[in-house]
Amino acid sequence: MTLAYVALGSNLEQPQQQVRAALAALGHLAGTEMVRHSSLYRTAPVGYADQPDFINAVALLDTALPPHGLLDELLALEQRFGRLRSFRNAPRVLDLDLLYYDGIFLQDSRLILPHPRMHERAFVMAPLAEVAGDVELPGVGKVAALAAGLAGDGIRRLGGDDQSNEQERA
Ligand code: PH2
Ligand code: MG
Ligand code: MG
Repeated sequence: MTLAYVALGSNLEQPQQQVRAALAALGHLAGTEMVRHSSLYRTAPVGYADQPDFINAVALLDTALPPHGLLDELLALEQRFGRLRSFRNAPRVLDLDLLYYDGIFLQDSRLILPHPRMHERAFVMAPLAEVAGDVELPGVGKVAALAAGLAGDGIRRLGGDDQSNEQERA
């Protein structure tokens, strides 16, 4: 079993629907199964602030794809969902970031593993803590503790009625 963690984000064109559709699509990638995924979270934009709130989630995959093969599939899915790349941190229909792959360290022009900034971002760590609280990020710490140490400002878990009823705002 090869476990990979993927962060999902969307803040355009009905983001909740985009993230739900993307979660389904991840489970259908070649040689890949969805082990579990987090709830959806509504999060205030980080970095470039003048854009709609995001919907974020994290998926735990069991995959036979190698790291760069999985990355290629994630980028192809972003394209399929209509992702346009204009400027850094611009609003997007779908962002899929490979966070962690089987505990491996890797750094090249296309991919850095584990994701170098994941532990600083509450919009990643809050959903990650839901599916992998016990995981030890090498050299950084345990997911649950890291998530607890980040201010949860602007992060709201959507659940139950909220998740199904909340109006799409973007
Ligand atoms: N992604 C970014 C930059 N800022 N902010 C939130 N809330 N959620 C994101 O997914 C996000 C962001 C770059 O990928
Ligand atoms: Mg991203
Ligand atoms: Mg990305």
